[in-house]
Amino acid sequence: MRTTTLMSLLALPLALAACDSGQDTAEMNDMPMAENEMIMDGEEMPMMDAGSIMQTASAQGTVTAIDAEAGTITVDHGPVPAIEWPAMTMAFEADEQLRSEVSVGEGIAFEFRTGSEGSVITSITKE
Ligand SMILES: [Cu+2]
Repeated sequence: MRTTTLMSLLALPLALAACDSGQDTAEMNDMPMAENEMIMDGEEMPMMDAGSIMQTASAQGTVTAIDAEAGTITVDHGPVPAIEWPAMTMAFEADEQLRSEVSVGEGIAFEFRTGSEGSVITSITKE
């Protein structure tokens, strides 16, 4: 019985967090500056860790620099409507494996996550 109760207590905040994050994503489509509110909301939900407030998105762009020392790939990327990003050139963190797969001047499609810790490429597809 004790196990069942504990599971219920653990599952509830997770369900709420999933529900709320969906709402936040919808709101952000209307309100580009809503990201700070989303982070503050996280303080009311102790079950959420830093990863929970990161968003995942995909984009296309051209590699403009690869920095092994900083561990980054700089991409001149197109707009990312899902997270209200305009086109821009910016550095993404990328592990050694991903950095080895690309070269400067190459067109790529990539998936990344972005949040308070910065933006990290998680996968790359050559165009
Ligand atoms: Cu950008």
